[in-house]
Amino acid sequence: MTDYFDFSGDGTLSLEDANIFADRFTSKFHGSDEKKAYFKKVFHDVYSGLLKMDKDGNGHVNQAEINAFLHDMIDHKKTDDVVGAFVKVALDVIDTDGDGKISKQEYLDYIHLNPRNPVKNAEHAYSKLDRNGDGHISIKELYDNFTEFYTSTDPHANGNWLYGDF
Ligand SMILES: [Ca+2]
Ligand SMILES: [Ca+2]
Ligand SMILES: [Ca+2]
Repeated sequence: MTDYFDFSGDGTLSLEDANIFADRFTSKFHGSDEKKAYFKKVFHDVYSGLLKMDKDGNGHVNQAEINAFLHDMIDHKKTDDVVGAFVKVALDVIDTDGDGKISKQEYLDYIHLNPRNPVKNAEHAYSKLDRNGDGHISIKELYDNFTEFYTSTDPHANGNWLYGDF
């Protein structure tokens, strides 16, 4: 997970990544300025959420801090809340035409925002995330994918494809 959101490539998540992410996104986005401003706000909200995992307070979230957060989430049965928040943000950011579903093109546009191209085989990943194969990732499918990604120990779970084949 660090890899996709780590835009600066230093192996951690920080506000610097949020800024790069937002700039990449808004430079490719063809919608209104209001919508762009909205996306910038969403990106900053996402990263301020992620930075809550920064236990040692050095401004960077590393993989160990993420693992600690996920363990805490599962231990305290907060998975539904956390996953619900991720699903909402994912739709805000990826579903650019706002129809409540993620098309293959919307997914590929999103994945290609990271210039380091950390996601290999994005088309195959999409076919796994579209669990019933109807050509769209629905809200329910997103929810199931996120839940599996963060909690499943099954190496073949479809949700493991959330950030592609690393
Ligand atoms: Ca830290
Ligand atoms: Ca859509
Ligand atoms: Ca589907």
